[in-house]
Amino acid sequence: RVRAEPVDASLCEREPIHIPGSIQPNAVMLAADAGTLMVLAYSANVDEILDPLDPPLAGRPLAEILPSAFVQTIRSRLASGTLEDGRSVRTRLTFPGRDATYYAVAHAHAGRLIVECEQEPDSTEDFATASQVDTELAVGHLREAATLAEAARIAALETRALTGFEAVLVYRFDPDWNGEAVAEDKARDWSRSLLGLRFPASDIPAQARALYTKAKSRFVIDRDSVPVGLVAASGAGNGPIDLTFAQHRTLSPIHLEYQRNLGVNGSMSISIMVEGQLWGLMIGHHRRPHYVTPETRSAATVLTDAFAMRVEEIEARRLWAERQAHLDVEGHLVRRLTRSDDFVAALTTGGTTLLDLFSATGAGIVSGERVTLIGRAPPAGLVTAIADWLRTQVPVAEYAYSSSSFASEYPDAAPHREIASGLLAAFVDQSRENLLLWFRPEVPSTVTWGGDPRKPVLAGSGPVAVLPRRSFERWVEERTGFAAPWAEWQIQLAGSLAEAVEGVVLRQRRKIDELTS
Ligand code: BLA
Repeated sequence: RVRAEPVDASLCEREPIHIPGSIQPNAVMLAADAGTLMVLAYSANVDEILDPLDPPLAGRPLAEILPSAFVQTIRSRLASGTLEDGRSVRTRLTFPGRDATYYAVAHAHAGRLIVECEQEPDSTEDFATASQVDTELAVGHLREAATLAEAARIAALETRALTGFEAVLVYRFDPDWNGEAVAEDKARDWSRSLLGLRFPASDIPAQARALYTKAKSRFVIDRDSVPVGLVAASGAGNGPIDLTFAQHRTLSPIHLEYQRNLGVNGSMSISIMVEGQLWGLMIGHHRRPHYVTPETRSAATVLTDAFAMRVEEIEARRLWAERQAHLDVEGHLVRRLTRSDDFVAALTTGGTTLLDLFSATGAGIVSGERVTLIGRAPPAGLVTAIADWLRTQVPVAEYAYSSSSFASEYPDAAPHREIASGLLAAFVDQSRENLLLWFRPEVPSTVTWGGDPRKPVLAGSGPVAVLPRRSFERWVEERTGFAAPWAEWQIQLAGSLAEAVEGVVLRQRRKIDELTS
């Protein structure tokens, strides 16, 4: 976990990247009112495709500018509500009096209909175009991957083959939104490697992650190209055009500076969505400008989605097997509980105990003032104090507590972090008198960051308050006081076991009440 930041990295999160007011220069943009289809704004290079003044573009109906069949399709898709949230219609078209063929894509967002007309560059150098067969084969290879690491390796390799980038990385977010390059495929003559390096969360700030959860890909042909501004049609009185889903949105200048520092010119990032969450990014890097055709961009997105589905499959299978083994142990313990009058003995003695759950190396039960410990656990006195702390610190609505760096939450545990860096606790009853505890040992490790994560930003001057760090030199962090993290399902299972205990404890109480009444 990275805390110290000399410059306020939260400044990065405030940049409104969805309304940059400009696009990349290889496209011409028209933005119209999604209801009337009258032009509201256009990119300053609009004269590439038509004469903006004769008649004036402002307020001109799209139907007078674009082929009627295309506008008809746009209308019917708008009417059926199927042109939003990343959906689009595409066509190839030419404009009267112009030679070039354009690839046009239209989408609706935030009350606007946005048309982007993209011209393929003439030069075939650094120009990637893939066939459908390539995509089918690549997806087939992914299907054969048995492990997550293998799937990521194949995804990087196949995506690079498809898109022609000099390097493709599979970047995976951790729960704190730091990330790691878990796979890399790159050109032999590019010695720089980012494989295995960790990067701080501020490198891809929150609003960018939110945008990438909605819009699935970004391609930059040339980092150094001059953005083309959007011109608002006069008198329209409309707010900025929201380019969340625009393919040619210019990326944040701060990020482009970051790319410069990394030695990257042409680039790509495609969102890897797993279970509806941004799991990571498929990142493309090129040292020179690099153009990827619309068809190939779309193929790369399909391939990335296929990777995401493979990840879901592999993860689900692993989780199932792991959970199944635990359910067996839990079932065993619950059977013992129901046959026993002493829940503490049922869970801490015999062939199967609390220690068989969650790869814990220590476990315990606190029942009022009585503490029973098995395996490697802190001394009973400290466990009593921990139980008291949990009783007051854990919000009433929560039935469990977990930490993989407990000493950072509870300093008195620091001398015992070797055996108790991880703590999972579940309350048995509403009164919190009884609780189950599991301890995990410290896993000493080093994390190699791509640059010093305590300094993700430098102070800028003038209008730019922050700049990305310049150095991506390896920076090794020694991590102490951390245990392997607890999985969500483990916390839930601890809760369900505690619930079963409550059933038994209550039954015992009733029995005692009956005997004494
Ligand atoms: C965006 N930062 C990004 C993106 C990546 C990274 C991949 C997505 C944009 C794209 O497609 O290129 C970062 N690139 C990485 C990382 C690796 C990589 C970690 O190759 C490692 C392998 N960035 C900073 C700081 C700020 C910042 C200090 O380092 C802010 C002050 C901002 N990064 C920033 C912003 C975006 C971004 C604002 C969004 C760009 C956009 O979509 O407009």
